[in-house]
Amino acid sequence: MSQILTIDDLKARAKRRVPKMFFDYADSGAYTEGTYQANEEDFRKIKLRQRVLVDMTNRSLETTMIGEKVSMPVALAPTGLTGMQHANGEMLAAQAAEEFGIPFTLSTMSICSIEDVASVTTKPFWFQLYVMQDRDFVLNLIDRAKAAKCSALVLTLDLQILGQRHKDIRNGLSAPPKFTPKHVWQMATRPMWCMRMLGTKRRTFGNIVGHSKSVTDLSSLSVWTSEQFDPQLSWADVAWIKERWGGKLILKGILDEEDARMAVSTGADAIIVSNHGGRQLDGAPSSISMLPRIVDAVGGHVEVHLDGGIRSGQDVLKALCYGAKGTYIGRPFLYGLGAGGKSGVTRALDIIRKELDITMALCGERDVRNLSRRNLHQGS
Ligand code: FMN
Repeated sequence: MSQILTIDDLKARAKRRVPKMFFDYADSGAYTEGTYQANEEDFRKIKLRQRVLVDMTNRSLETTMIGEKVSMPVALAPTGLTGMQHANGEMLAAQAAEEFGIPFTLSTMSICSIEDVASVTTKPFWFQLYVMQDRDFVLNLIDRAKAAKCSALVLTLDLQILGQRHKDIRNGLSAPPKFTPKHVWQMATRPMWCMRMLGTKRRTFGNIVGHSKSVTDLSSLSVWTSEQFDPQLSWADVAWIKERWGGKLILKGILDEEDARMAVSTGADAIIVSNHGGRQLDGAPSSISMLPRIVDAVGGHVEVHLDGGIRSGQDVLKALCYGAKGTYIGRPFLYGLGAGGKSGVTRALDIIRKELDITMALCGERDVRNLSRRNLHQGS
């Protein structure tokens, strides 16, 4: 890993190691991928204010997210099918996050189940919930997350209907999945990936199979999942989930000031400014471009987090300057996982931590909690 200096280096290695259909699944956005690209590009447009002759010793990246101590303000975002980037992917990523002292968020659509992840971690992780039409299943998921002592529920609001990603359709990753000789070839050319996959029993949606009455096999699973997202999800459902969960609640997928104000009125502990990594509404603005407006709109009444397009510690710092209390990375940790399993995830986190630390120092700051808009170059 000594030649791996950037998240892009991890991405290039993951591309060589993960079968194309699954690498593309991570590295894709909706329709033209314009929002996916804007998430990254808009970070590059923001300029930082360089300061000199400021004491840069004794720096600290420690802070809190929803009251939980974190070694740096970066969490692992919930990502579906993570266990297809690398066998046991969710368990390995959760362990890497725990060792690093940052939150791991398990997706409803994970390969490893809530119980799998709980069995290999000692600290509480966060659970991301999709509200499915089958409300008994949703309640069962909430109960399982409570039993596993998850310390926060991340409720995703921006997937009432599934956005279209052309690459997934071309690769046959739609419902029902179409397996062709091309897929067999794609997997055969990644022998290490195949060997690891054959060595684990965890190859399907662990939170769903065996837990929903309607899912008995792979084919019923794919039809069930594609039909289950609830197009009628409402703010009343958010209140219902909040009451049934009873613990810390984070609302994910806020990209509009009015929605942000509605989110405040639910009493949630945090909101995540997010466009689902550009995988849902193509044409939506980047997350970072909306962050300052949303921070202003909620006026400190809720903790604001951000995800989408973070590829470096500089990006994390820019989000903090605009008022985010914490950030999340999706693809960067998936690339790490595909490139090198648990140590690849750790490498991604090491890269971001070092970049954040050096950049903060060169901005003349010693404590990540002190970053603010005054650290941005005027005009950013
Ligand atoms: N968000 C969810 O709330 N639930 C999911 O199951 C989920 N699956 C995802 C799968 C992949 C492959 C990716 C890349 C993203 C997924 N997301 C999901 C969105 C991420 O949580 C996050 O919003 C996004 O990845 C942030 O952008 P970034 O990848 O540029 O860091």
